[in-house]
Amino acid sequence: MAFYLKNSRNIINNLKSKVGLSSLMKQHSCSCLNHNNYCRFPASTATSPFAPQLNNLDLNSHKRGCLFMSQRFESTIAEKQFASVQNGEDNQALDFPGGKIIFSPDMRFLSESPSAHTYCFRVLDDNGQLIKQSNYIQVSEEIAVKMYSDMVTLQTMDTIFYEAQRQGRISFYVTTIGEEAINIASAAALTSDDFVFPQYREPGVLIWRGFTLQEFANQCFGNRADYGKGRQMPIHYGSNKHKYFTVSSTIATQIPHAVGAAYSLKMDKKDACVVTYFGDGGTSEGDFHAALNFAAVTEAPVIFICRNNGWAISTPTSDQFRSDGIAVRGQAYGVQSIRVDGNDALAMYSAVHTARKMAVNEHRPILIEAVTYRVGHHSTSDDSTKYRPAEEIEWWRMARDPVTRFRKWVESNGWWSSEAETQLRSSIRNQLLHAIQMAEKVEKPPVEELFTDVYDDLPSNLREQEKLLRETISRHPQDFPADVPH
Ligand SMILES: Cc1ncc(C[n+]2csc(CCOP(=O)(O)OP(=O)(O)O)c2C)c(N)n1
Ligand SMILES: [Mg+2]
Repeated sequence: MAFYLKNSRNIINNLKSKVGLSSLMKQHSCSCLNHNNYCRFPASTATSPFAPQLNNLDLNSHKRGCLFMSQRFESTIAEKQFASVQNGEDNQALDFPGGKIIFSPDMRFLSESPSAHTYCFRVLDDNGQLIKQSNYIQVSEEIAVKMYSDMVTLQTMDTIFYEAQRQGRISFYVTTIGEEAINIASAAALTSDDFVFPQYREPGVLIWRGFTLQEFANQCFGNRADYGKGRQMPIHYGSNKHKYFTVSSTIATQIPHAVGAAYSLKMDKKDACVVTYFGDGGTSEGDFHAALNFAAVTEAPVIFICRNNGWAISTPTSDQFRSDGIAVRGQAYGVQSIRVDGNDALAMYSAVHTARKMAVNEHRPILIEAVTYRVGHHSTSDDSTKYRPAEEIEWWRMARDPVTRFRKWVESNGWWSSEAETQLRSSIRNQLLHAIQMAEKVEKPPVEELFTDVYDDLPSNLREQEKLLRETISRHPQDFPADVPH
């Protein structure tokens, strides 16, 4: 052990003398080239052995936020590391790489939760009326009507695809009932340059971006026109055109991916951000925590939207975590956060619109906790009345429906009527029935597509599997679906 310690100390000393690490470490604490509040850079780079490399860097990058080194906390030179705190007591502050450490003679444990609950931002009351003095971003008539129409489209699509699953026409489905405002209002507040890393309960973002009902139906029926070539279960949508990464139902895996993508947008100096959606259940995964920390440190332009709908299948949030919801966790990682009423489309629009500006202009991650309720069963494989009272579901369906609430506001502006409502609902219903009929008629992708698109040259084990599959089909043709070419 002593040998290793001695050896590693030697290695460090060697490194220090070779690359001037100790001088750099001291210089690190000096002030940066530009006192931009989100950029710090070693000051005397010209005298350090790293100077040639550093001089080749685009030093103007500090204006947009440094890529590799930036701290929002101030730091001072080593000799001044100790400073008296100006509270008139004996306390002192220690300058520390991660920020100031304030000493205190009091032994005080931080409480496990804040003394007051985190506020939940809302603009519309339950009756769709504007709450006085609410701080929101106004939307035009055109945007408001599109938002409302897309919420109705999503609601109708859910009803019809759910029925199609019950009739055995598709194998599986997940509804978004109760979460239409989160889907549509957040999408409306983004630009088409922004990338989306979804969970699985956000098809409304695709509706907003122009994914057609036929494209939804093709995916759910896994036919030849499905971009995933029928390899995924229904509802695993994806679209290159709409910058919507394909749904991966392995919980929370999309969250670190989103941060990596956001970091690359920042490196490429793009005027865009990444938005990732996940449920309350996703926050119990390690990926959520790693992603938040990674985003904070790299100052990546990413918006985390957590749909806190109360349930992760049958597990209520009270059995998942003990924090005061999810927004508070952002602070632990140094990420600005807000809790929003997810059933209030105007509040969601305002929060995401503002978050996007902050993410893109200031290069920072933002966490939004959208409080809502999963009104539908988790999926068609679930019966949620087995673990929650039917009255609870009914109350959310009736009293807190985000679609009705937004409709009341749109109507109160004179932008909507009951005639427009009847016409919209019947038109979407007809379009959906037609899309399903068409999707059913399109043949399935051929068997060989099961093996393609991963390797350029099919490896021997996959060739073997394909051969075995074909032999099995010819031995048992009656057991093989007639509509799959082979
Ligand atoms: C890593 C992983 N663990 C477990 C599952 C099984 N599973 C599928 S959905 C789900 C619940 C997710 O709940 P939440 O994130 O709150 O999303 P919601 O369904 O409520 O929208 C679970 C546990 C999974 N898909 N992936
Ligand atoms: Mg949930």
